[in-house]
Amino acid sequence: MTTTYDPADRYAPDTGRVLLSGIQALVRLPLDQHRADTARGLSTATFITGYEGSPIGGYDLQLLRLGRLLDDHGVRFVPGVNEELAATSIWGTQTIPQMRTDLDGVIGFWYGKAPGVDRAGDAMRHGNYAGTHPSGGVVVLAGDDPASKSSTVPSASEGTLADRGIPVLAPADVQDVLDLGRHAIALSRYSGLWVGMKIATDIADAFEDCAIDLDRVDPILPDEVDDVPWHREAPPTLMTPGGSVEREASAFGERRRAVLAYLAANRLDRVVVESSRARLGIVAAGVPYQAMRESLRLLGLDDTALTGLGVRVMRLAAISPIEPGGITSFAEGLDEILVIEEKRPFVETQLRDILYNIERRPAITGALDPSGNPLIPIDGELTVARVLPALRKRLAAHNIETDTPARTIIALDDPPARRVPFFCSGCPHNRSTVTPDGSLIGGGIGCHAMVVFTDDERRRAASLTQMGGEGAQWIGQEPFSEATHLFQNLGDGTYFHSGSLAIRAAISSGSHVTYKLLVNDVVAMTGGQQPAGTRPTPQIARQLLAEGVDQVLVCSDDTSRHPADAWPAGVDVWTRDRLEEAQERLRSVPGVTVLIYEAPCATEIRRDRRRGRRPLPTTRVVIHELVCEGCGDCGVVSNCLSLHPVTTEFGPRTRVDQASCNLDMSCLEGDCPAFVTVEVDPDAVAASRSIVPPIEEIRDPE
Ligand SMILES: Cc1ncc(C[n+]2csc(CCOP(=O)(O)OP(=O)(O)O)c2C)c(N)n1
Ligand code: SF4
Ligand code: SF4
Repeated sequence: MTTTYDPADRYAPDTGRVLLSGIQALVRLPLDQHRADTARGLSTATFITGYEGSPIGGYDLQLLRLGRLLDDHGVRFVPGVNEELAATSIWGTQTIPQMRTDLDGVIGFWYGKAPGVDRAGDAMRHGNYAGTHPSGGVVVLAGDDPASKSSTVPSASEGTLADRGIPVLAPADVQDVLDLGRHAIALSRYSGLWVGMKIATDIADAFEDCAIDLDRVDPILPDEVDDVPWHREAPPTLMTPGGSVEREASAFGERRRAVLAYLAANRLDRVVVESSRARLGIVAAGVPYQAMRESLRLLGLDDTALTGLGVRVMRLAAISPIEPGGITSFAEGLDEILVIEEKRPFVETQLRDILYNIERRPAITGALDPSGNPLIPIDGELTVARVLPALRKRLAAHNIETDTPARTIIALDDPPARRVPFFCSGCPHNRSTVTPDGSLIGGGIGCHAMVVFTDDERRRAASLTQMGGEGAQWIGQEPFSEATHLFQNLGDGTYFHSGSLAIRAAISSGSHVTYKLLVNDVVAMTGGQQPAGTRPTPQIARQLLAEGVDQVLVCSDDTSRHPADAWPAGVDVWTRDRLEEAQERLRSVPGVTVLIYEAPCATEIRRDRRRGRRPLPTTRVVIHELVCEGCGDCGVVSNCLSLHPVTTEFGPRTRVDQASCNLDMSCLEGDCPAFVTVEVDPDAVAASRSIVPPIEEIRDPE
């Protein structure tokens, strides 16, 4: 029995089967491509860059854990400062001046969530028009959060990518991530276009036992495109404004036709249920494909039943552009094709374009039924609960009877219970987001955005922008508002990503605003990454003053963290209990002021303690049950989830939940005499770190 776990075990083997999540499959992909290239005698390197964000928030963290394995496979991982600049770097990988002589090409992987795809638009359009190196290739890993589970708005990137001329593949499971990923690189090299992969939440988070043998994918590269020999050159390192018109023509002309030739030759779209006398065809890709299959199963229709009842099913791999040959033969003899896809009609309109001129064309339904009534929801996520009723209706229209599902399917958009997200125990945002009475507050992106869920007037945000827009909304509101000042929250991760520009905009427009720059040392919401481009807080203060900020003031949980002489002149450093006074002072200063609130993320501290990177304190906070009156005021003051109401033999009391307490001691700063601290035995603390016995002490089951 293997007793040690090494993350590399998922990535080092190159044959057999491995359990992988969608994210882990994305980590494997560049390694597999390098293995395949090496086997073909091609010397390639890989450059990965992008910006973290769900649903591919953990991608960068997993890559960083690989260490030497990345080096062994020629992978260079450089976290981007933001998505747009990262996309520009990817463009660079395909147009390398004087490429190293030991290299045939460099593969570029860009990753980011859908808002990152949006903000990287100009760079992606430039890069895609310029094109890819024939031995390099670019893959855009676009993280889509259709239900807006951890985003400010729901998203689907395919339309955005298609507008830039970037073909899009849509994996429907983890195996697809591996296999279509390899095709994405081959397609990009062959066609000269960047290729997108739509990584939706349910794919990124899924786990699957995957086949990893390299020869699973053996791309066919047609010699001809539209009967003309196909030959590729490396793209120009300089794309002049005049030359870009030609590049546009080739991106949407010959290079796009090459994509279609590749898709046709490799038959990536599959008819998974065939029926010679079919009347109804169902087409889906990605996560909606899985929702459709599960719905059919619940309706009692397996593949044999579907074949017998005259239903064909197609699993699309490429959702942009759609390969016309496959869909045209799929449509033969059908009365209707039902397209099951998320958001607005995208595949559906392409099918109409392709099939409109064929002699006996089927009706195409999806967002609307044949009478023009709404059928498949065009918002949110396509869960089984939302797909099943639509499927049932269209099956009934073809006289196909279905079972009533044995269990009730509950729509996720109407859950029986909701849990409002809240700050971790000891989170600095618990206190830093409080403002003086009567303040107008702007929310920002990051964990502190949870202020939009609170009823507490002292912290509740009146607005919330996209990442990097923090405070710019006020520029358009201020001239027309009775309010004269805004407190604008801004995380340090966001500051380095793009938020510093919003401060510049506020200065240039003459806004009256106080930014609350919440320095917790990490990009907390996406897993605790170091912000790319980060600087020590005193240097941030210098940057801000150099930009023209009128006053900078610091409130800190530890005023001795930086040497006193590290701070620029005129910057006061106060203890965090003076937050209210600091805010009163800054809002009385005309112009743009910045309050830097410095206190580390409590969860990051907890992780560090678990991993032995920080000592575990020996001081614990407890509430004396004979003194406590159970008023709950400490919970209101500290906003901490670890303060639990309990019933004791003395009546209702408050108790510190020691398991979740993050030991930041902020609850001690209230006036309550019931709070006491105790010192615990350091040896017991050390022992408590390892709650799991050593592996050799675990006995085999008898
Ligand atoms: C353009 C864009 N890229 C990425 C994200 C994903 N995202 C959401 S919150 C967040 C972290 C922000 O970090 P920070 O500003 O440090 O705030 P914290 O979470 O640490 O409070 C990120 C990267 C996003 N929403 N928009
Ligand atoms: S010390 Fe107090 S405020 Fe801090 S996490 Fe523990 S209970 Fe919460
Ligand atoms: S992860 Fe860190 S910043 Fe986010 S809520 Fe928890 S403690 Fe606060």
